Parts: sequence; C-alpha cells; structure tokens
Amino acid sequence: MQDITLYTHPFSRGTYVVWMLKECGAEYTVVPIQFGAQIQSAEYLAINPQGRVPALKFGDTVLTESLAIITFLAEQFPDKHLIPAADTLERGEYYRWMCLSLHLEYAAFNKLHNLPVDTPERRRQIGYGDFDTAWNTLREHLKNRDYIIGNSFTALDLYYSGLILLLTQNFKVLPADETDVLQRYAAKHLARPAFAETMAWAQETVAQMPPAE
Ligand SMILES: N[C@@H](CCC(=O)N[C@@H](CS)C(=O)NCC(=O)O)C(=O)O
Repeated sequence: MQDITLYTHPFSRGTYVVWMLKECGAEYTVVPIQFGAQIQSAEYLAINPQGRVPALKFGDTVLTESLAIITFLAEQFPDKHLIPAADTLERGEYYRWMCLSLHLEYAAFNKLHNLPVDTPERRRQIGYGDFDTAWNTLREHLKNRDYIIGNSFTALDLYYSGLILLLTQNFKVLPADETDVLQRYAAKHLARPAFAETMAWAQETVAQMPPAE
C-alpha cells in the first residue's frame, strides 16, 4: 500500500474521507488546511489547483472529489467489502446511485440558492429534473431498505448519510423530521463507531488550527 496523506479541513466534505479511512482501517496522515489564505496559497494550489478540500495524496498521485476518493479507497481495501465486486450488477447499481448523488447535491444547492427549475423546458434539460422528483426517487428507493445496494453497508451509504446530514443540519434544505425516510436511513449509518470517531477527530483538530486569515 502506498502512503496516504489527506489534506482537509475538519468541517468540510473531507469528513466523508476521514470516516471512510477509519472504516477501512487505513494508515494515513492528515494535513489540516485552513479556509482563506492557506487553501488559496501557492503551496496548496500546487496540490489541488481548485483550491478546495479534500485532496488525497496516494503515493505521488493526488486525487480530489470526495466521492471518487471514497470509492477508490473501497477498492483498495477489498477485505472490508465497502463496494460490490467489479463486473457484478451490484457494481452497476453502485455507479447509478453514485452519479445520482451528485445530481441530488446540486438539486439541493440550486434550491438553497433559489435557482429554480420551474419550467417544463428546464426540467427536461437539467439532468436531475427538479428537486422533489430527484429526492423522492431516493426516498422511494430507501422506503423499505437500510442500504443503497443489497444488504450491507457500502461507501455509498457513508456518502449519502454524510450528504443528508450536511443538507439537513448545515443548509436546512432537507426536512429534519425524524420520521422522514432519509433521516431514518442516515441515522442508522451515522450511528457507526467510525462516524463518532470522525466527529471527535474533527472537534479536536479544529481546536488546534490557527484561525482563518
Ligand atoms: N465536489 C467536491 C467539493 C469540494 C468542496 O467544495 N469543498 C469545499 C469545502 S466542503 C471547499 O474546499 N471550499 C473552498 C473554500 O471554502 O474556500 C468534493 O466532494 O470533494
């Protein structure tokens, strides 16, 4: 296994990656990156020219995009069974829900920022259709299930639970109603010990970081 270094801020999408590293039982180093001057510094832009976190260095190669990173990690630790086997239909389902999650995220941010998909023409052109149709597709899928795919926890359950938490607590775009299918689903996975460890790590790390400049 190559050396793993994660560049992240404790309160960012990088927490999905920390959680995943813990689920994998990986050995890794974290380099905390502060928002503001540090994330825009020449030193950090040489790692991720987008000036965003997380970024994961695996050996000499930098990966970005939290969903790509956790999927890659799932493949690197096959004994943890966090992704369906390659060449199976379940792997196809993984790709389906992986791609849809990105649409769901932007359906939510477009709603938050009041960029409406309010005409039939826009609904046809925009890949997710509209917020309610897109998110209700996930609700319907999860109505009688605990996992996105099959009968066990995968990297996608980690990602979706983190996304649901982010969009509920931080951005308040999803209803906090505990009886909602999405909240029931996320609560199950957010109860995993590795998530609690991740939250403890985040609090500890942020307390040691210099303030943003
Ligand atoms: N799609 C990317 C999004 C990365 C992203 O937008 N990260 C935010 C923090 S959650 C960021 O670094 N923002 C830059 C800033 O706030 O300066 C991913 O999932 O990794």
